[in-house]
Amino acid sequence: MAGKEDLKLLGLLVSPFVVRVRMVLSMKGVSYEYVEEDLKNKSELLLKSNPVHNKVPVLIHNGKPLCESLVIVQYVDELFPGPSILPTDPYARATARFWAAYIDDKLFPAWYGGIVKAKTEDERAEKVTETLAAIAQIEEAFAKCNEGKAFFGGDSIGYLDIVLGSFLFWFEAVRRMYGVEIISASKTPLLAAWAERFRESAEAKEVVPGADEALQFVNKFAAAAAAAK
Ligand SMILES: N[C@@H](CCC(=O)N[C@@H](CS)C(=O)NCC(=O)O)C(=O)O
Repeated sequence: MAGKEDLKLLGLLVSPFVVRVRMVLSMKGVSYEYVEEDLKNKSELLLKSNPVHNKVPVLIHNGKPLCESLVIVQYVDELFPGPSILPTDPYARATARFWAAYIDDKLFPAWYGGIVKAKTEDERAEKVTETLAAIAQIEEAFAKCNEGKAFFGGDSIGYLDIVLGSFLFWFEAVRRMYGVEIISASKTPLLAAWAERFRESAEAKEVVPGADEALQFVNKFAAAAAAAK
C-alpha cells in the first residue's frame, strides 16, 4: 500500500505531537509530503483541515484530513502493513491507550502548560510537583506492564514509547531552562534507562529534534511576545 497513497502532513518540527506522527510514518516506511506550518500565521489548508482545534499535526490522506496525534498514529498503524505499533492483545492495547490518555491529559498540561508557561515561581514549583507525581505514576506503570523488557512496546519501540518519547527533547529543554529533571536516574530509574534507549534508537534518531531546537522555539516566542508589548 505504501507509495500509492497521497499523504500530506501539516506540522511543526518542534511539536512533540508532530514527532509522533513522523515517527510512525517512518517506522512504517511510508513516504509523505511534509509541510511546516507557521503557528502565528496558519495556512488556509490547516484551518480548513482542522476547523475544530486549528492545531498541528494534521495528516491529509487522499484529500481526507485526520487530526489529533494519537488518532493519527493509530490510523497509520492500522492502514499500513509492517510490524504493529500498538500491542496486538486487546487488554494490552486498552492499557496502552489508557496511559497515552494519561500522558496527554495529566503529564503534558503539568510540564508544558505548567512548568514552561508558569507566570510566577510559586506556580512553577506547584507544577513541578504535579509533573513529578505524574511521571512517578508512569514509572510504576512501566514496571508493571513491560515485564523487564526494554520498551513499553516490549523488545522494540511501540505506541507508548512514541507517545512519551516524543516529549523527551522537551524534557531536556526544561532541564536546561529551569534545572528541573522530569525523568531522573534517582527518582525514576526505569524511565531514565528507557529514555536513554529511546534516544539512541534508530527510530528516534531519524525524526526527533534536539533540545536546542525546542529552546530556540521558546526564545523566538518570548521575543515575539516582548516585541508585541
Ligand atoms: N492533542 C493534540 C495537541 C496538538 C497541539 O497542541 N499542537 C500545537 C503545537 S505543539 C498547535 O498546533 N498549537 C496551535 C495553537 O494552539 O494555536 C494532538 O495530540 O495532536
